[in-house]
Amino acid sequence: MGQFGIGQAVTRFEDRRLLRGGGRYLDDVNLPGQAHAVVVRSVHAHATVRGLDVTAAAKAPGVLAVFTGADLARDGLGTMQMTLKRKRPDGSPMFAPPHRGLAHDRVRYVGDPIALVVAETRAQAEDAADLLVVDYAPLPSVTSTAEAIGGPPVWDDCRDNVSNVFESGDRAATEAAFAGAHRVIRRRYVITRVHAQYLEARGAIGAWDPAEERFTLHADVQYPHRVRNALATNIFKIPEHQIRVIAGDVGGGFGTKGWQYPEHRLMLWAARKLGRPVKWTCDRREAIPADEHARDNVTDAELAVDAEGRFLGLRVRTLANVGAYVSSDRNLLATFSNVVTLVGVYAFPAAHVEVLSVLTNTNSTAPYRGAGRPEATYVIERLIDDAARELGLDRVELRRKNLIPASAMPYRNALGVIYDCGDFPRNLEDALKLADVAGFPARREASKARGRLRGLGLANAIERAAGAQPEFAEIRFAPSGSATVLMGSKNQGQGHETTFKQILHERLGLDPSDVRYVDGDTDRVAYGMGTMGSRSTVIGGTALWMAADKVIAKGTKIAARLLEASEADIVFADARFAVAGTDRGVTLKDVARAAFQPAQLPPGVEPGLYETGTFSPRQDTWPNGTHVCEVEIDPDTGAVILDRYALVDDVGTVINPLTLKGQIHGGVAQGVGQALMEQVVYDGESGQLLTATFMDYAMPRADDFCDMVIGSNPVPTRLNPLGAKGAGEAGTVGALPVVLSAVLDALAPLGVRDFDMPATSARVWDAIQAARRSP
Ligand code: MCN
Repeated sequence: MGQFGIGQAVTRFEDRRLLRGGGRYLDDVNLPGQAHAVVVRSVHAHATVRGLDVTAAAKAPGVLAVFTGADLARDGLGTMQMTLKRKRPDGSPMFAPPHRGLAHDRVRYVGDPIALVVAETRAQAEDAADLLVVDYAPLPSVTSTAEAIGGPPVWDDCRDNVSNVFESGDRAATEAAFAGAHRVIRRRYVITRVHAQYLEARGAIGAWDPAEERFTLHADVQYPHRVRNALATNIFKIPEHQIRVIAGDVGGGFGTKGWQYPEHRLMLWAARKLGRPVKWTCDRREAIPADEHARDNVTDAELAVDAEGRFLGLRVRTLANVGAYVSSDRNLLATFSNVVTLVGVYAFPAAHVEVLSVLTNTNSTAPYRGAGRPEATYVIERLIDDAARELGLDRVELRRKNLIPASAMPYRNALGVIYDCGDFPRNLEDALKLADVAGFPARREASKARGRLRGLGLANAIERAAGAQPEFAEIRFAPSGSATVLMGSKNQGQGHETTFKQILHERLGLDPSDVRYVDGDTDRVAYGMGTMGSRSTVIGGTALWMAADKVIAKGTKIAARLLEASEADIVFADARFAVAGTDRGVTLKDVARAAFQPAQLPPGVEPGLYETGTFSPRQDTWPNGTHVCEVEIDPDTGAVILDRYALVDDVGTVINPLTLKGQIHGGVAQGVGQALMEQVVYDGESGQLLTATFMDYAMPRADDFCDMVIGSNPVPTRLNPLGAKGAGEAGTVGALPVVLSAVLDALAPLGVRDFDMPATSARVWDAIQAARRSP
């Protein structure tokens, strides 16, 4: 409705502030009297700490304190708690050792925090940190996922490094399907480890108010309320009202800024001990050692087909590297909840998945844009490409033959989840047209004439989005009739202010300039789960819709009184309550004003107009789509150029086509980045982190991308009143497989068979040379 309503390409309201330098990011926040902290981190992948001498550091100029793990233990701080109950393969309970904030007698990855130096200035803290004497006795380490089992134990109490196992699907039915198969295609796929590389590296400021006996944490987190709850309940063991968490503008979160990091509790704890605020800003070079990482798994996948190429069964066994510590359910999220899309958009009679979470001397892994969904799509889509090549079938035909038809919706997939709606065959056909796949052979010939190899990639994507967890919204009217909307989700750059004002405009007709947007403050917003899993629009947006419904319901009573009409005759539309069939009416603003004047209210109606909505969906939404891309490879150098990219997506009702496009662009960029160049690399021998800076961790730049052509095939869901499905991860889910699909399509004619990300020029060149050498 109107120029700001749902479906309108509204430019972002927040950009006025952000683009003019008015953002309030974590590093913009400074509190009076604040001290500065530096976290001292392990330089070894695995070592016993025989001694830690803080004497010289403590005496350095400006130093206020040097804290160690022993101090932390003495003060009785707790650790994060898991709620997931899983088992190890032998049936014993899951082994999930949490981080204690500062490691004590043993360090388990390069970057493991071991001490905190607090000084008047950051420079003084850094100088003092250099004076800390740590007596390390290095131990053998393991960083590689494939070598984790049987590698040196990361923990003495878990000799095989297996934290837990997760299983899904029907093992017996799958075995039967494989036994009766015409052919079985087997492959191993490696999904590399990556780091989120936010525009703003993490940070935290802790403050303590001795009068109120209360902490305040300023931190760039995605779930302020849940971080508060964890700090209160697990770490400090105090009621939640004694902690306030404030997240201002967040310079990118991407999943790995979601949760409670050791630095959060350390800043609060140090602030209380020293009686002054303490600030930590993560250095760009500190970020990869300090942050949670993502992905990093090795999968053995098998596809059983009949003589006509129909899929009979899928069997997947994954080793997922969870790092050295498992501090929360989040660290395991990518290893279970999203593997349900391993069967993709295809009709499989049977499937079975087993994921072994393995411990290594690396940073913990955590959800990162897609959190298991890009990994799942990568496996199934590559397996189908490989099957087509092995069986001599056309890969588009093979997909067409096995796609779940729109008429089968709602469809329970072979891993037990229900896709409520979607039109997968249409996504495929539309994308093939949009990408001009018919013109590909000619483009391939043209490339060949220039000595280049051209490949076409294809991937059907589906992901679980907006899972069944609650979210909160509140609409507060002021006595003059203006409104404030308070959301439990947390904007990190997605354009939430715009999205939610559009939803509010659609339902209540409020002019966006009359509405103030607030999120990210646990004192101001009553409740929230936060932003992850592409949930904010679907769940937060519906909560807001529910709150708006309550505003209309109460407003109808007040309007009836103002209009001297029966409540049943009042209709609401376009921000106006009217007596049906007449031209008599009052605006919502008038009604809001009247709500604060008891004399104008009907009997029994409470003064004021502030309504909340808390929505918990009964099941996930299933955004889906088809990606097609083309790469051109120079066989002499191995350089890969992304030349064409088209996709068709279904995110249900589109709230804002412009911000949605931005989400898809960003998501695709994150998938392409991993497919072509990004990778966290450890030295296999020493366990040293080899990619801690932008000199060695390659980030894609604008000129690594081509134009993206985006088509939309929305099938609105009935699971929420908006009809919306999540969108924040959609681009990444398809991008990861489609790029490798194109690279393999270009290289397969040379005999390259097993090739994994990243498709850097060196790796591509090596693969070409190896193929040329092989008989
Ligand atoms: N949208 C729409 N119509 C829909 C769904 C979404 O127009 N049916 C648009 C809206 O503008 C909405 C945006 O897409 O604000 C994102 O919507 P949603 O799917 O609700 O995703 P979330 O807001 O919950 O964001 C989470 C998602 C995730 S999981 C990661 S990771 C990620 C991502 O968002 N991190 C981001 N995109 C990011 N973008 C930025 N700039 N920074 C991050 O950290």
